[in-house]
Amino acid sequence: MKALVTYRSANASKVTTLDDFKLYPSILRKKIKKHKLYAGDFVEGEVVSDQFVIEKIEPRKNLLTRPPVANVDNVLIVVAIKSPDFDNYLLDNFLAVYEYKGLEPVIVFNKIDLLKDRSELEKWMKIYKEAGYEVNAVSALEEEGIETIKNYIKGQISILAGPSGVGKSSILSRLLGVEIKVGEVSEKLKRGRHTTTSVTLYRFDGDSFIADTPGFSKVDATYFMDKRDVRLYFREFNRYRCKYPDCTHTNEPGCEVKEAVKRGEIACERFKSYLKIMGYYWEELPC
Ligand SMILES: Nc1nc2c(ncn2[C@@H]2O[C@H](COP(=O)(O)OP(=O)(O)OP(=O)(O)O)[C@@H](O)[C@H]2O)c(=O)[nH]1
Ligand SMILES: [Mg+2]
Ligand SMILES: [Zn+2]
Repeated sequence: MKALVTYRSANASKVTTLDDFKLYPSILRKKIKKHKLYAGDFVEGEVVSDQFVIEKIEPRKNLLTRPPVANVDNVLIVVAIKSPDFDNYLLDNFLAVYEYKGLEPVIVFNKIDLLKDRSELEKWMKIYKEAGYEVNAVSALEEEGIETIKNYIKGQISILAGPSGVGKSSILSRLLGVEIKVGEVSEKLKRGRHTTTSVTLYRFDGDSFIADTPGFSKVDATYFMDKRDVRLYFREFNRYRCKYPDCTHTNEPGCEVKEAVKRGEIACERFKSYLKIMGYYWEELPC
């Protein structure tokens, strides 16, 4: 029988069977006891006295950390347009990190109910759409735009990621139609660095599953990848061919990316984030 690990803590796990979506506490069969098991693992096994005995763990296509979730198809990066103030540098770092991990991030601007004037929101939405991302604007509070997000969650396993306090757990509650205790994940993490947290994958819309993640207040792309590679994960830069194929778009001659910034084809705000990550100052930066 095939199942998905939908709950994982330091010393317990649960699976949801994939043909009839029943939830069972699970254990690893003795001969694979030493194997690591994560939320998001696809497994095979059998039900023995109301317990799912896992016999085989399928190879993982990926494994995200903090919290650990395997086989993630899709990531929704949630940001607030207000309260906390929108921080585009933080979003650009999140985007680079998930691109680096081979995922296709979708951006969700939350808390649009707090806006009197939408010009700022529209400006940012345009910037990210032109960079090549799917962008949604929602209000978890007023339940606006939540149904639409579902269309962008492609694949079976998704996670909600993003800065702290932006409304990830609130959006999850709306997606599921049941209240998930807000702040649940974060509280557990705050207990200390070494506390292993639990991860739950919630089922919605048939065979889709989604996990909440604790918010980060800081994400540094260069912690995950080589500084010279960051350029590859600002996707709109890849539309241009510079004189040197390994151009870092900082001090090289014949840089087409910089020319595109000057012409307004690449958003200055995005390039500004990039240069900040690279620790480079460009006096001609138009913003
Ligand atoms: N005005 C408004 N407030 C919201 C909205 N969504 C969430 N909030 C509020 O924002 C605060 C943070 O919401 P959470 O859902 O806990 O945010 P989170 O991203 O899960 O936060 P962490 O788990 O700490 O990373 C709560 O007080 C929510 O009530 C929204 O659409 N509009
Ligand atoms: Mg939360
Ligand atoms: Zn260049």
